[in-house]
Amino acid sequence: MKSAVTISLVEEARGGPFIFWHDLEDAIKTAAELGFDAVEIFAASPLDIEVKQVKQLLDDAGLKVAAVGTGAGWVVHQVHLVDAHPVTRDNAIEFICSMINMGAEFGAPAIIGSMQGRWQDDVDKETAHEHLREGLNVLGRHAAEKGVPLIYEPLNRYETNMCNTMAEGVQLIESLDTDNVKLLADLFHMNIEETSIAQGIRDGGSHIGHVHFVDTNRRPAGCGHMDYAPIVAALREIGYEGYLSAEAYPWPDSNAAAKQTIDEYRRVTA
Ligand code: LER
Ligand code: MN
Repeated sequence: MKSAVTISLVEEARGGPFIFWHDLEDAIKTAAELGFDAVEIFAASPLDIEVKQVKQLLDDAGLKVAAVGTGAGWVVHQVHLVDAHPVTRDNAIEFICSMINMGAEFGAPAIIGSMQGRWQDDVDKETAHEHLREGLNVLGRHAAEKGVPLIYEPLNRYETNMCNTMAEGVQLIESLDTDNVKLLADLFHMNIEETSIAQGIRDGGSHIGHVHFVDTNRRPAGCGHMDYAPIVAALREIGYEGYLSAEAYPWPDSNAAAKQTIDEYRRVTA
């Protein structure tokens, strides 16, 4: 497995669960000093990322990009994949495509978390799932053309009513026309929704393509009551070789959270 740490560049996401904030160059340097393998970037738009310049920074630091977030489509532009209006759904797809393209420049997949939206008002559950499948089919194929997977993230019930567990995520992605969509196992969401986090990991099995590494209270790993031993054992059992990416509050501050995370990552994967 490999380590990664999140960097948010999105003003509207202030207060959210990201370790580093706003200063990409500084965050990349600190992540490298601490020994992370990669960074996960949350940007408001692909235009916020100067690809050539960021590639140089990453090369100099010896870091990869683990993934890029797409949640700004919701947080900033208020669009998502299961909206009642086709034009809004198309805008959501277009925004995610632009993020897939940006991530692919770094060989990194894009994550669909909050962009999955929720069913409500004039969209019933079944219709919303049809919209989501349609969106994921288009986006999964687009990502395949760019040579990267697409990552779909089940979220806890307070953030979506689409898929909350790994088993629901598996059911969804196995119903798609593409096999290029992988699951994100976010330990914070799983702690709320799964009967057993380790069993949730086994449920996801070979579909799991990314992990958000965080504690029960969304503080950095080791600052809550998550029992990582059975989780890491389950990840090894399914042959997971991807990233454990720290998506947690910068508690008590960004640098301390990053240091805490890498120490705990080393301890639990030793
Ligand atoms: C949101 O709660 C989350 O976990 C993010 O990774 C998805 O946008
Ligand atoms: Mn997450």
